[in-house]
Amino acid sequence: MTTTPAGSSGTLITVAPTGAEHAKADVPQLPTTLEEVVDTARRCEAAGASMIHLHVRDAEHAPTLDGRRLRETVDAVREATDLVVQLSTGGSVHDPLEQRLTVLGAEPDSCSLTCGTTNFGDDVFLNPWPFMSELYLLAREREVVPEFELFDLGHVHALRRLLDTHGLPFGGRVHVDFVAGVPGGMPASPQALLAGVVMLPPEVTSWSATGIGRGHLPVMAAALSAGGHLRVGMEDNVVLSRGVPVRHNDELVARAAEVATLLQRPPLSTAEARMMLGVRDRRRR
Ligand code: KMH
Ligand code: ZN
Repeated sequence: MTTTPAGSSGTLITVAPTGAEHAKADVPQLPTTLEEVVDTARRCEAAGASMIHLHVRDAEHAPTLDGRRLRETVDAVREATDLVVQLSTGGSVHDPLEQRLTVLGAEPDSCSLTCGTTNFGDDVFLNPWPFMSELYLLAREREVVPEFELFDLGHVHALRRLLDTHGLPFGGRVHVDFVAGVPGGMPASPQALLAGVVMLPPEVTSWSATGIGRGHLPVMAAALSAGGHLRVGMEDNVVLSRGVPVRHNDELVARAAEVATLLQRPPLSTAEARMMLGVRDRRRR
């Protein structure tokens, strides 16, 4: 069971509200504007989230890595909430590697760092070793805490290699997130998740999991039972239950908080999450 330095055994709930894959035209309730993202952040914090994983959209609601928009979004969410602000460095499958490195210029608390290339439906989500390695070092230099995204069991090997080659990341903690159920990656099954968990290097201090689509509930239950934390949100899943679309990300956060509380693992506060992840406090309050 993951314990926080304070000794509690609560659950870190990360919300991934937007992602880069769903089109606003198909899912109009997807938060894509700055106002929608800030409102979503506030509501999800109230529902039990303590970290937000952000992808940013442009005026046409298309994924963008524009530095000004990223900075504006990080600042606005930080101003409106106490959430740990994590920016995606994965972007969309079409983003060039060099541009994905520029994300750190927006000074997030945390950034995603995917530990390997993955087939992603008909596309390829590219993460070659030199890119991972450069991002790892850049994050440490900028005092940003990486969250290691594992889409497949082979990604555990790359995590091991990053730690062996470069030592610990900024903050001294190692937080991992299993993303299970991408077509081409590990399946969203308890069996696959637990196979990954037992392979984790001893340096890992906390891990979470998210299941894509219909896998989100089995993965949530398995992760909580095995001492893991949770990521939920419309990036990963836009269906609340069979035939019922998610209307707002806070529904997914509220359900995760309810299940976690039932299992005696209530949501961590933002202060507890900051301590567990070892993030630097960049809030101006
Ligand atoms: N949109 C995916 C291609 C991340 O945020 O780092 C990559 C992704 C992972 O969502
Ligand atoms: Zn993402």
